[in-house]
Amino acid sequence: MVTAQTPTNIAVIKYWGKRDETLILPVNDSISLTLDPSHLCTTTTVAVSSAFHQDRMWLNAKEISLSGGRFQSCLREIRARACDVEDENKGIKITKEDWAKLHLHIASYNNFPTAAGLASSAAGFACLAYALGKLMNVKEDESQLSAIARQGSGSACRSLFGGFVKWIMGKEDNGSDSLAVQLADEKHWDDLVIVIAVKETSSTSGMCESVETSLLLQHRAKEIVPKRILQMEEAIKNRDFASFSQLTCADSNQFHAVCLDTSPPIFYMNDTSHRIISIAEKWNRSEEAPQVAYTFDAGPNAVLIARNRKAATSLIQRLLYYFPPNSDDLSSYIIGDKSIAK
Ligand code: 2P0
Repeated sequence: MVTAQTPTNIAVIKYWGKRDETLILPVNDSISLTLDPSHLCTTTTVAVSSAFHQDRMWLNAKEISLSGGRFQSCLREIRARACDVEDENKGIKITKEDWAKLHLHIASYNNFPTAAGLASSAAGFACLAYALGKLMNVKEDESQLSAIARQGSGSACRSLFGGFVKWIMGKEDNGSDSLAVQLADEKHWDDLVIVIAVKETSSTSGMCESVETSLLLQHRAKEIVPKRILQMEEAIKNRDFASFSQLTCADSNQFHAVCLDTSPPIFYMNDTSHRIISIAEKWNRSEEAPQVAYTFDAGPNAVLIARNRKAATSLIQRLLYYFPPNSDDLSSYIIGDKSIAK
């Protein structure tokens, strides 16, 4: 039995659009920040026993089906790489061949609301790939494991590393070079404070419709993101918050512009999201240098990245002023090592 814990990640240069739906190969590179595991993480225990008669999985204590192609791809890829496991003290001996016949039980738990649109699949599949890899004594490194997690959910490949992570889109048709690499570890830029303003809702993925119908997506993938990736790598390397903030906000806004350019249009942000953008933009313009970056994924929750603790304190004061905890606009704030729930 093995237990692993994996945090979720937030993209600052977004992944939106696949060139291969089955292998989950993206149309552009993306860059993310992996969050502190104390809040948004998945804990997964994987167990093997000759007493198990089929593969089974529980998510937040409720059994879920493993029949989907994404789960099956991850299980197949990990099993194909399984190695002998031997522990004389515990009397365990499982050979490479045994793994093909043995069944697994998987129990996964998210410490955040699955329906809050906070990329639970990213942490979930990363954790599954990592835990299975450990259980089956897979020798692959994190980048190679990330290519397996990717087949569960694209953004999952970026959660195999802490700090700043790049998902390289790759060129191969079989996806072997579409994997994550760490750009900088979690200590590299530790002034940053992340605040997530949560509005609970469920979201659906419209990525496929965007690829089919948005001309802006084509332009973004070919002309905009490649340059932005280089600029973002430079900003991270130099801890240049002004560039980091400008690129993060611009990329979030362009991702939502692609959603709007999709037929039928997709609206992930709501009025509260728009108000938060206005507050952040106004604040950044009133200071000598930007104090906060904002980014929104496939849902209305704001992920706000403050340049340092002082800016984070000021940000939280502003949020509490505009969205008091007894208003209906936001259900909770997740801040560094604390949550303020309504
Ligand atoms: C991202 N998102 O880069 C982008 C930005 C949402 C907006 O990755 O189909 O759940 O499982 O590969 O990973 C959400 O998409 O999609 C996502 P699949 P996933 O974080």
